[in-house]
Amino acid sequence: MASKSFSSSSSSSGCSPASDRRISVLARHLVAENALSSSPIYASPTSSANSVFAHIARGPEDPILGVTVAYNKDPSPVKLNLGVGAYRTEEGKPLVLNVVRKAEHMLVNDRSRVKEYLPIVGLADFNKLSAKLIFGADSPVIRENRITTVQCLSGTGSLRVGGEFLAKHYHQRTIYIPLPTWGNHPKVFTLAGLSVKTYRYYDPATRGLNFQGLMEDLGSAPSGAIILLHACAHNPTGVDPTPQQWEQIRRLMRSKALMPFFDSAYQGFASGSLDEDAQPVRMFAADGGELLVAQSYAKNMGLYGERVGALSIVCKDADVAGRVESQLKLVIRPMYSNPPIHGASIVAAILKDGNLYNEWTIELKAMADRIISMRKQLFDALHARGTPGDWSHIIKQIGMFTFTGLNSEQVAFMTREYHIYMTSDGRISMAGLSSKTVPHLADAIHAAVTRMK
Ligand code: PGU
Repeated sequence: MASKSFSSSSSSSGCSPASDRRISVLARHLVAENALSSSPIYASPTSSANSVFAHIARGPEDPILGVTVAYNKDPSPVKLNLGVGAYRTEEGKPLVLNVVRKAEHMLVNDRSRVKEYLPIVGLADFNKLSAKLIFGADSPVIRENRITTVQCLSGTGSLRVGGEFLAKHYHQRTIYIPLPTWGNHPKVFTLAGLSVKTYRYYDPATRGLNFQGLMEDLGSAPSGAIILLHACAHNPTGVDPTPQQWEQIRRLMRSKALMPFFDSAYQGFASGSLDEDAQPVRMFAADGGELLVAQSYAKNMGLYGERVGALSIVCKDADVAGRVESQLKLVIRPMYSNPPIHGASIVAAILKDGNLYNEWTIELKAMADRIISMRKQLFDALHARGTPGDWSHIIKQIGMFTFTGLNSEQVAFMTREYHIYMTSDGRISMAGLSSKTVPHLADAIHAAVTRMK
């Protein structure tokens, strides 16, 4: 045997026992390689004509982010991307808030800052301030310390961590999501280990809330089921319950011990006021019951690529909250170990400084107002063209999106003929529109509804 003769010849040459061991390991390695090369089946993907991944089918593009991929490939000078929910200026450019630039400047000039790992739960200041932002500074859940807040990877990561925690530790594994909802919700929660069902939300006939359907479906959900609620500016419909309807939803959910899981991706974008947009969450927090909330700073601070968000779990008392946090750490650690430091430091710098905070609210309101003005301009432009149909939902709906009611053929027509890119469900991101591009969009909608009935 090759290994035997190799090791025996080495020991006879007077080597130490340690080098003997190394040589015998090397010998086994060489023998194994020899055995492989003489084998008729050669498994290395790099030197084989056929990849071991050859059977893999190409996956579809994402229904939302794939719209940008298609847009980027289009050489047309009039092309318009109304797919992704990302704010653009009147010039059609992405916006970095002035207050964010100031905070970054401060951070860069602060020589005491280091790049060490954050704790598993993220930046402590950021977590405290995020809880204050959504629940209110004087919230009893904060005062009584019966909340845990952990920094996560934007809204998506917060939803995923919350979903995984519930799948592991909560007695009910079914989550009800509104119909329709953000396209990633069912995927995030299914992969987290929950079983996903829907509740009625939108009525295409009225282009408004199907409140009766919603109440019936929540009413027949099993006790304890998790209910995903959009805190404000529902995506994709732009339709939110009124404060009175929220109160009825709250009562029904609490009476059936349904667990609220709020997705707050647009705080400040619906009304222009951070406090007003947080009202539904605060209403549920005020009744002493438990709940989860996922926050994102992608839209309201324009920190899309920084991936900064938070998951809060409100518990009955501080002791439970502490134990819940210990389990959240066990969910996070094997997923991504701990979150990134930069985005959270920007948010914390803004939230803790009175002047920066005020400046932020002014910039946020300006973004919300520009979107509202786009609604009015698009509505007027369709009215001026005599476009058939009632387009009043464009001004009634709130937040970043208008759920136009255009069908997938009409959308495909607008993309083909007018180079306008939007999701196939007829959702347009009003934040991607400007005074200059409104006429082009109105022409396209007019042509689509008159030619593609
Ligand atoms: N929840 C809702 C309701 C959302 O609309 C979005 C983003 C998220 C969570 C996740 O946002 P984060 O960026 O992870 O904080 N929806 C946008 C952005 C594009 C996308 O699909 O991620 C959209 O256009 O619907």
